[in-house]
Order: sequence, then structure tokens, then C-alpha cells
Amino acid sequence: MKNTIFKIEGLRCDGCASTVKALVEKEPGVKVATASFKDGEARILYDPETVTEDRLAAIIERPGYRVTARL
Ligand SMILES: [Cu+2]
Repeated sequence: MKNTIFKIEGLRCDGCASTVKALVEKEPGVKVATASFKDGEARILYDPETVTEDRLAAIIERPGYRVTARL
């Protein structure tokens, strides 16, 4: 398992954070996902054999948000 923090630009409320969390959690290989409007980030625990960091970033960006850093 791998844990990555994605810094996200464009989250405007708790609803945006919930959207990101829901989208990411639907992806096979994602074990736990949390997203925070206040912190402007999503923390994702996932199996890197099943889903890549690039794919997770693309999912986060699909509704129009932007991933600015991966920690
Ligand atoms: Cu919002």
C-alpha cells in the first residue's frame, strides 16, 4: 500500500472535497480516501499495483480541479 497526499487547487467548499473523495473511492485499488477543503488536499491510501498516482491525479482533475503537488 502507498499513501500519497495530493495538493489540490480549485476546491471551493466541503462539497468539492466530498466530490473528490467519492470519485477517488470508486476507483479499484483505492483503500481509503479523505479530502479536505480547508487543507486543500486529498490523502489517498492505495495499492500501486492496481492504480497509479498519475491515474489518481487525472481522476481528481476530471471535474476541473488541479493537482499542484504530490507528497
Ligand atoms: Cu464546492
